[in-house]
Amino acid sequence: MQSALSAAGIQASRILDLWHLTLAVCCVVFAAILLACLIAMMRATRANRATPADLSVVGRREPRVRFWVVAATGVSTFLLFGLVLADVLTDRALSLLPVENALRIEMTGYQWWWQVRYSNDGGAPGFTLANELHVPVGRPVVVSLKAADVIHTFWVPNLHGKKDMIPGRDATIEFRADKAGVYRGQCAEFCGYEHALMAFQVIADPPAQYEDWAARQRQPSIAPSDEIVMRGRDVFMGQDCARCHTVRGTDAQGTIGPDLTHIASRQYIAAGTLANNRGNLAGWIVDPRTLKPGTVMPPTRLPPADLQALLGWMETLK
Ligand code: HEC
Ligand SMILES: [Cu+2]
Repeated sequence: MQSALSAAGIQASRILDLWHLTLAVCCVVFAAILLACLIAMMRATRANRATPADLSVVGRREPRVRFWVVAATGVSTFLLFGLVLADVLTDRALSLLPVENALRIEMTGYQWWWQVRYSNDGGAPGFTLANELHVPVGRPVVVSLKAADVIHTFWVPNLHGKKDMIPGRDATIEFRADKAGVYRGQCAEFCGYEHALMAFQVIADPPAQYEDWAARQRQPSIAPSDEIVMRGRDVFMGQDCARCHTVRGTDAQGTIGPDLTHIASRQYIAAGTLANNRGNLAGWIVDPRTLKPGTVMPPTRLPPADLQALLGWMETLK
């Protein structure tokens, strides 16, 4: 789900309250202006062929107009300052989210995917993945935002507003998911050809479920148990894949592309572009540049048996 109108956390609900207030004030003002126009039109003098227009009012002074102009200006000013005040108070409230004991994550925007790095958490070591965040419901999360190449923007409308990721600058965003669910995030700053294919998932889990997930992510990949899977791993190491991708527990240490240690546990591949299933994975590996023109990942032609073995191995990377 991706909607700013369905808040799943305290930050987003504060922003939503501000939006509701702004909407209500603007609707009332709009209706009042339409009403005033209508009244003015109804009161205007009318003419037809028989009765020529009475233009004497044009020269006459209207004492009551002065009152209405002053009053309407006063009310507009009052409402506008009211909205500014609500804005400032919302901003303050957003910055007051308590973040002791927060989960800390570093997120880096690349053209066109997201690297996600979890920091040590209460003695447990950190780990890296891509395009997917899991967070425990009810616990604050501090995400430090970085950009590897151009400006990207972190945006998960169900949880918070937008925050730019600018190369060479540090920024953080703090949020808390109060409702379990899957929330779609998206790059919200045009960052090149595939800007539209740069999404990610934030999955808010009950705390115990989150801990299970994190414990699995901390593990290295499991060693191949049968011959086909072993062959699949050898195909990966023999091709260029390992130059760009890390699979913890193997010799693959590349950092140009996403960490694939637990690729099979993710819902999507290629930053929300394709559902993670065997067919899409095969299509992606063979020809990523048709699916995402401009991506750094090159096409790889493989004999069918090698491709199937490679897919078999990747499916074990849970
Ligand atoms: C030149 C570096 C490079 C090489 C070589 C490369 N990749 Fe990639 N790969 C990338 C990049 C960059 C991405 C992210 C693309 C995107 O989502 O925009 C990626 C994405 C992926 C993904 C999706 C990961 C995710 O979490 O969304 C898979 C799976 C993958 N590559 C597998 C492979 C395999 C298998 C090989 C070898 C046959 C390979 N790659 C070779 C750079 C590379
Ligand atoms: Cu982007």
